Amino acid sequence: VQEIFLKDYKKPSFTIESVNLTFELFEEETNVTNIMKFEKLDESADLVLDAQELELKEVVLDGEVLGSDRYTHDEETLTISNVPQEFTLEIRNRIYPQKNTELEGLYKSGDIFCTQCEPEGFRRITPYLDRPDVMSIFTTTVIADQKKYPILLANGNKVHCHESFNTRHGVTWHDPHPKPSYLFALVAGDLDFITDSFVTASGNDVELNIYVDKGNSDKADHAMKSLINAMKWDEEKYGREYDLDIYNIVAVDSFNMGAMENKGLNIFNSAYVLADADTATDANFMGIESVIAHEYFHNWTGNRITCRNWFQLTLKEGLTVFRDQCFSADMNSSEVQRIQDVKALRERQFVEDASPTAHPIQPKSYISMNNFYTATVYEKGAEVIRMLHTLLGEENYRKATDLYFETFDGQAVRTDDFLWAMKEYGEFDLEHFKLWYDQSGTPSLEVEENYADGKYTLTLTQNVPNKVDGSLQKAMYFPLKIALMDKTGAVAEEKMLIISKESESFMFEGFEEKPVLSINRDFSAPVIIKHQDVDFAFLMQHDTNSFTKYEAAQEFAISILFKLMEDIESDISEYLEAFGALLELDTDLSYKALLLELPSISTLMQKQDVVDFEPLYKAKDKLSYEVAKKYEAKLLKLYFQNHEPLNSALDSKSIAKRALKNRVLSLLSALESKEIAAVAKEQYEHSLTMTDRITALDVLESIDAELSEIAFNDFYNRYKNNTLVMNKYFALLAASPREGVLDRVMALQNDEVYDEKVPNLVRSLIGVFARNYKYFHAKDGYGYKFLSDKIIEIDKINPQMASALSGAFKIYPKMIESNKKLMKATLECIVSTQGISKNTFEIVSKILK
Ligand code: HT7
Ligand code: ZN
Repeated sequence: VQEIFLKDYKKPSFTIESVNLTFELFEEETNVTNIMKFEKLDESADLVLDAQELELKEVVLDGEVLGSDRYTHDEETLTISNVPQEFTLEIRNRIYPQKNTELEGLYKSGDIFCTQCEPEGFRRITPYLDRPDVMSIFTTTVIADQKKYPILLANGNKVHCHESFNTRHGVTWHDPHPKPSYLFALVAGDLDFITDSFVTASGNDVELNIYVDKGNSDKADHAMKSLINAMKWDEEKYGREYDLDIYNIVAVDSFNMGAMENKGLNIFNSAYVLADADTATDANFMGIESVIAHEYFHNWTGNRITCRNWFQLTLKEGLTVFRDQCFSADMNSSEVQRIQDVKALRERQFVEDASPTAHPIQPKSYISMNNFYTATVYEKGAEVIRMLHTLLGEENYRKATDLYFETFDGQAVRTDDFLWAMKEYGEFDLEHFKLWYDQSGTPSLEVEENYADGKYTLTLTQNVPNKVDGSLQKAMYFPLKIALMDKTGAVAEEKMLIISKESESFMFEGFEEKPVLSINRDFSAPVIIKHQDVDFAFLMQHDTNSFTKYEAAQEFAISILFKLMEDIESDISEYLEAFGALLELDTDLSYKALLLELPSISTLMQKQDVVDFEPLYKAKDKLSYEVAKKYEAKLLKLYFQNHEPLNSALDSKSIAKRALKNRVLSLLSALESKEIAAVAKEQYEHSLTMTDRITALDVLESIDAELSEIAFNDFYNRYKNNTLVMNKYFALLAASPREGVLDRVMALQNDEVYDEKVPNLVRSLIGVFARNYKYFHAKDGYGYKFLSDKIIEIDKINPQMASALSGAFKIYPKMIESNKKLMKATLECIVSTQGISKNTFEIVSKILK
């Protein structure tokens, strides 16, 4: 396997002025004609085109058909030597989309032809310079059976509908904006659609269409509303307008990720388009809003300005995630959004950063680029942009992004170019800040406080973990928001400190008594705070920053859980008191729902040097039980105050009420009582929303096997024809805390709805089981064996899916010895499997190192 290095980057030797593609789609095969106009930039260069799994039919150079002695065609390339300075190359090749189970290039999702080209899928369609720094003007003609595929789409504006010939018809699309091949897209199918329009700030009327499977058009309204809001927001916040006459979105069921920002023709996993109250949860609605916006925002951050090479991926992804997070914060509760973003970061990215696959947001090498669409590149990348936003302030940040757009429009650039624009309007140490792009691992910050004679000294010591290879890393540069409060909770001092050294002290004067510290407000830097002897109860009650207040509630619970792990009979009364105060808090209900959440097992696991899940579950069960027992009456009251089973509205108040009462129901489930089971049963049967039904099912599954079975059967019969809802069914059962889950997961694979070729279903059943720590890490090793067998099997169908599943083994070096031994055997079995893909090989071999 070949490793690609950033340091080896070389400019392309050719440019492609234009590319003209014709696709003739048939039931067995697809014929592609590709006419490209080249210009040579490097006198001595041969033309080496990327080409994978392509059946070559004809190569014509400036009108002359080339004999097979004029070119070489191997598994990965098509090479032509002695080409002139400028020339036209016409290539005809054949592909087999119906046999494409990798879901890269042109493939079929059900009855729909669709494409996925990022990062290197275009080379599976036709020979090309398949790299993001080769940008060209694309014209695409799609020809197919008129009855089966009445809708024919490609990038850009529709320029021509060809007269039908026999049973076939054709449409030509032209995209005037130069783009790299990874943004190419094509769709053909018999689809329903909804349509709307948007008038841009400069008065252009844009047609908006969302295409869905037949019968699903009533589920696309939320996606359309989200798109219009995103278009408006990007004009207001970033001054960015849309630049074509048409914006198309297509929803497909078989898709490796969430969605893809192809120019003017986004292709989406249907899970991020389709929703109504009966089939989608509130979280699903929010997810749609954010992914629709994310893909739309890519039009400027990714498409108009793209990446020079794939090492620059965070240039577009980190920035676009930051943009979608800010958008969601503006559309909903900003305090809840920030906490949820941080929660997601810590659950996925912090875990990755502490694992053998840790890498900087700008990696230095890769074997398979597909493996680098990671939480680090995306979510940590977004935190890095957020820090720049904090350092510059809103106004200067806007000036800097304006400069970035003006300077680099139409180009393929580097993260350094973005940072240059930031530096033009920011006072910060750019060279030092750049370490965020080059170093891996989560920095931690040890806090020491001293108070004497009215002076308060804060000493902060930074520790950046070693690289995966053991080498040392340097202290980072970041903004740290803090506040100092008096005993009544009044803020005496609020400051943004700049942290840049391994250890430094900050002095504050004029205090009559030792102030209380609130640190890393808004989570201003993606670091771990290590602070002893904190009065969490005080902060839970008085902190004025919604993030650090939440953090105090979490940290207090974490400290108590670790106490319980040492001695299950420890005194926890102080924590219970503080929890009681939270229940009384008069605050936004969705924020309150977050405050009342106990730390996840994943959060606790991250604090263990050697991971053993059993004591974690035991401690959490105990704390959950004590909380529920002490506050049963109050929780029930809160539940009924907010339970409105017939309200399926999506306004923020209704969503918040559902969030709070479902949190309360989950807390009460720790009692495992008949009464709570009855409440959950009632909620399942009579609520109108999927949000309520899912929580009720989850609670029943954890406390009453009999009632659970009845409810799950009902759910199955009601939704078995809706694959998106069936994903929830599989996921709930795979996440079950009830004994015997592995057997049930194995049996579910034979369910007629389950299909190993559909990534959403694999993620819901196998992927969720691999995160059911209790059973995946079972001491008999059967969880590991099951997953590794699945990885080997799925690797043959879809390597991207298989390598994603391998991620569950990242925890390997931290596991207790007995589990480690079992894991090692299964991992070795995967890497030594003949013909294992480079995707899976890269992940598993890194874990084993
Ligand atoms: N830019 C996209 C990344 C991507 C992808 C999407 C769908 C299927 C396979 C894919 N490989 C890479 C998604 C995004 O960040 O918007
Ligand atoms: Zn993206």
